[in-house]
Amino acid sequence: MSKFHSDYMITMKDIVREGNEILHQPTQKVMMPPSEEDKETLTCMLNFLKNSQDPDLSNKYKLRAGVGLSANQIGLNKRMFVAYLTDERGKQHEYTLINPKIISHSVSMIYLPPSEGCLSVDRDIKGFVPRYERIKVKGFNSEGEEIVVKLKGYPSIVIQHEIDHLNGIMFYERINKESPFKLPENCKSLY
Ligand code: UDB
Ligand code: ZN
Repeated sequence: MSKFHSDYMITMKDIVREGNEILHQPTQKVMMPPSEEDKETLTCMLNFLKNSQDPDLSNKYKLRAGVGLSANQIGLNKRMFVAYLTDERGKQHEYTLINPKIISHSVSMIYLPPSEGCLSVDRDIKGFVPRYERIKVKGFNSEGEEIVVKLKGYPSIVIQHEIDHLNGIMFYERINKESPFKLPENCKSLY
């Protein structure tokens, strides 16, 4: 029995911080169909994002408003994440993805100004993080059904940030070391 059953409330104390090895190594694939335990964990993770975006709850429990959360960020070595966000057009996106894989992407790239942050990083890091503008991701939902999602813009950035986590990559590893605000030719601002 894991700690993250559906009515457990994840708070910032559950979030693993940079330096912990689980964030810096690739996660393990999840067995299909997902176990009841894995499904409950995903529900719990999604509730964290929803709670963190609720002004009263986020203030009461001191939660940072989160848009994505990967299992290794709560200390679990599992290839799965959740995302809950509103895009540039005001459309709400909710994803629960298990064993995700980017199956195709655009050549064009974008970055989120002024920079990305991370629930697992407590310092301010400056610099641009180039991401693919469009991605097509294959994975499985909580029911164990195969799904393919096509994303562009902000949702695409969030999902690439989470897939990076599952591969043990932190956003700041994608910032140009010599000049943090230098960009590839094909990379434009999201806004
Ligand atoms: C975040 N949140 O959750 F435009 F309601 C960031 C943190 C690090 C600042 C908490 C965020 O961008 N929230 C947000 C933005 C809005 C409107 C709103 C809330 N993440 C997720 C993360 O660390 N996942 O591992 C960092 C994002 C930076 C770019 C993509 C993910
Ligand atoms: Zn992160």
